[in-house]
Amino acid sequence: MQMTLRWYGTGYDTVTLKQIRQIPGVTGVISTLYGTQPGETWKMEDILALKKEIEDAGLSLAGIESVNIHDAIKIGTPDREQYIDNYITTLERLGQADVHMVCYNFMPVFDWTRSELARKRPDGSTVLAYNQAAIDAIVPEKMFESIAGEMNGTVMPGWEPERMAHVKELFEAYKDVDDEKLFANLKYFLERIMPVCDKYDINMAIHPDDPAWSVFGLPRIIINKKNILRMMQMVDNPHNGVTFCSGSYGTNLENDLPDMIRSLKGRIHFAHVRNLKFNSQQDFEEAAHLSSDGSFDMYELMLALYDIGFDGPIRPDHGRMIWDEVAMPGYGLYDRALGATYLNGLWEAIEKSHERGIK
Ligand SMILES: [Mn+2]
Repeated sequence: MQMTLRWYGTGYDTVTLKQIRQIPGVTGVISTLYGTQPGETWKMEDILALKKEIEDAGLSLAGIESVNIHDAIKIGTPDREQYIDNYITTLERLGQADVHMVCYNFMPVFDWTRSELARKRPDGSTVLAYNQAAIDAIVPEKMFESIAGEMNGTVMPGWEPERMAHVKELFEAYKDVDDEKLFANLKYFLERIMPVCDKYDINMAIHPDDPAWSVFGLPRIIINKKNILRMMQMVDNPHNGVTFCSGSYGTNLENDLPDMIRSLKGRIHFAHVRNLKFNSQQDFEEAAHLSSDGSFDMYELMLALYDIGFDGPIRPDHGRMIWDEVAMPGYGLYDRALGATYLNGLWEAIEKSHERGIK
C-alpha cells in the first residue's frame, strides 16, 4: 500500500504539500482539479501542472479524487452521451499523464450528508456528525444553508454552491430514478468507459454512498456487500473496482467491514480508513482513527487489507479538528497526520508479524 493524504490544491486547501511531505510515511497525495465542474473535460496542461507541482514537492500524484459524474449520466438523459465522451477524454488524458486511479461516486444530488460539521467532543475537538432526526427535520433545499455556516470559509466537495443553487430542479430531474434505474445507468457508463480504462490501465474506484442508506427519498445503491458484488459482476472487469471507505460502509452497523474487504479481493483500488463512534444506530460522529476512540476495530480492517494483498493508495479519512486548527471540516492537517502515522504503525506491525510467522 501507499500512504497518501487528500489534497485539494493550492488556493483551495489550507494544508501545504510541504506539510504533507513532513508526515512520516506519506509519499503521495490524492488530488483533483478542484475548480472544474462535473461534465467538464479536463485540460491536459492543467493535469500536467497539478502533477508537476506535486512532484516538485517530493510527492507523487497517487490518484484522482474525484472526477465527478455529471447528473445527466446518473439520470440517464439523452445528453449523457456527450458527458460520457467528455469523461472518456479526461480519462485518456489522465492515462497519458501516467495517472492510474480515479475515484468517483454515483450518488444522486448530494455527495454525502452530515447534520453537523463541528460537533464538540468532551476533549474539545470538533467532528462531523450525523443524526437521523436532525436530517429528517430539514427540507432538502435548505440542507446547504443549514451547514454552509460551518464550512470555515471553504467549499466542501459535492456541496459546490453552483450545484446547490439548483437543488429543487435536481430533485425533480431524479424523480423517476429508482435503484434499478440507477444500477442500469451505472452499468451503461461503466461499459462505455472500460475500453479507455483497459487501454491506459486506469483503475476506477467507486466511492460508497455516505451514509449507506437512502436520504431524502433519493436512491442509494453502493451501500452493502450484496450491491457492490452485483456492481462488480455486472461489468466484470478488474478496472471496475471500488474505494473501500470504512467510514461510509460503516455507517450501517450491519455491514461487516473486514468480511467486505476480503470479498472484494483484487477489486479494491483505493482505501479510505476512518473510525466512527456510534451513540445510537441513528446517531454517529467521526472519531479519531484509534480503535478505542470509536466503534471499529482498526487492526481488523488493516489486517483484512493486508490479507488480500492490497497494494493501492490508502489515506486516513476525515480527521477531527484539533489544536485550534482552522480548515475544511474533516480535512485539517493535524488529526489526519496522526491517523496516517497510526495506520502506518498498524501496517508495520501486521507485516512484521507475518514475516515472523506470528499471526
Ligand atoms: Mn471516504
